[in-house]
Amino acid sequence: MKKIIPALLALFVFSFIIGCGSDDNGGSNGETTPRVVANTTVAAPSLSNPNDAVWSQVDSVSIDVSMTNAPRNIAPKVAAVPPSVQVQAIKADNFLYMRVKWSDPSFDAWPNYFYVANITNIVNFTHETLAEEDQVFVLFEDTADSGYDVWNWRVLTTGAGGLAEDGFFNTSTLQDTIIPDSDGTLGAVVAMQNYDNQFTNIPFYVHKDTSEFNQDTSDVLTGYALYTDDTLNTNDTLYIRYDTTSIGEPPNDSIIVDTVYVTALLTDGWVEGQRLPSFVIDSTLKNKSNAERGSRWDTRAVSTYSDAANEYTVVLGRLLNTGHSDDLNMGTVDSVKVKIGIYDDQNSFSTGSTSRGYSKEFWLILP
Ligand SMILES: [Ca+2]
Ligand SMILES: [Ca+2]
Ligand SMILES: [Ca+2]
Repeated sequence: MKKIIPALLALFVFSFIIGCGSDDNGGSNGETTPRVVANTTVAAPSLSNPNDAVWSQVDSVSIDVSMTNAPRNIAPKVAAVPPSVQVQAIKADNFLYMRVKWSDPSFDAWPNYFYVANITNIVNFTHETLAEEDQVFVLFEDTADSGYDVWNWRVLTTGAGGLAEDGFFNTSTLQDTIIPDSDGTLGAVVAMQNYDNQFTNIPFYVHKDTSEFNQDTSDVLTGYALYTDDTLNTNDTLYIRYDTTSIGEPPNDSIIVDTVYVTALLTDGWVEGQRLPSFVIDSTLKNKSNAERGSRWDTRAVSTYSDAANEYTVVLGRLLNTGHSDDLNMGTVDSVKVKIGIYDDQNSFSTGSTSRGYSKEFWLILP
């Protein structure tokens, strides 16, 4: 035993020196910074199937998540975020693909919504403006610009459109602000407001031929989303009139659907408490050119939520070099520091909450 102890001591000292000697390998406590190595041998994964078979050939790394990891303002007392997030990466066809899996007890896809308050001669809606949904942030450290290149996927307001919102987080300014990318963007949005600010209890659009929008998680693919190509049918359940007034966020030419005002609703098919989405999702933006989507919408996404496992699987993909000046060029670096934020029905970017946490920083290796 006496000979083993000095050997162990020497090993400990050696490990300590290695751990502290390089910013690449360790923090102040000597722990090794996790590494996720992007696979460069498999084919590019599907962006219509989050469980593409190629992912089974790619290493998955579990990264610790904690509410006390920055960015945050306040450390809450009770842990509710998942303890870890599973991360995979593929570098193929000049794209970086990341697959992120984490546990979440609830599928929260109703950021703002209408519900049927009562039915008299018409359906009367009331508007809930909670504006919160499940989401994930991937922060890529951009040392040259003193901040982070950001991918922000949200279950409805980006994800339902097959995209994630690309932005920039400048840690030297407002802690709560992600600056949306602007380079080359023409003002396109995925989620358009489904009401006029003067008449917040009246939805512009309803589903083309049914009043049914699932409130639970049993139909996670379509039940919570109202798409621009869900053409309204004037013969079904609704009286509508056409109006030339523009809706949505400026510039109005980004709105590619007819503008329709609901003036009266028949009660057919509607029940009290039933929900109606407060956003209309542009299902065409993801098919537009790089220039039309602009820097803000250059990250593609596909996802699924498993009720049985209470788990999200989200695949995100973006060009390594987008050509946009506000993005980190990942085509010219061999590694980048990354953090992943997990938000459970939570929209506030850095306010302390039991519903949001960040992963430990890890190295994404880009061979
Ligand atoms: Ca949730
Ligand atoms: Ca960006
Ligand atoms: Ca961008």
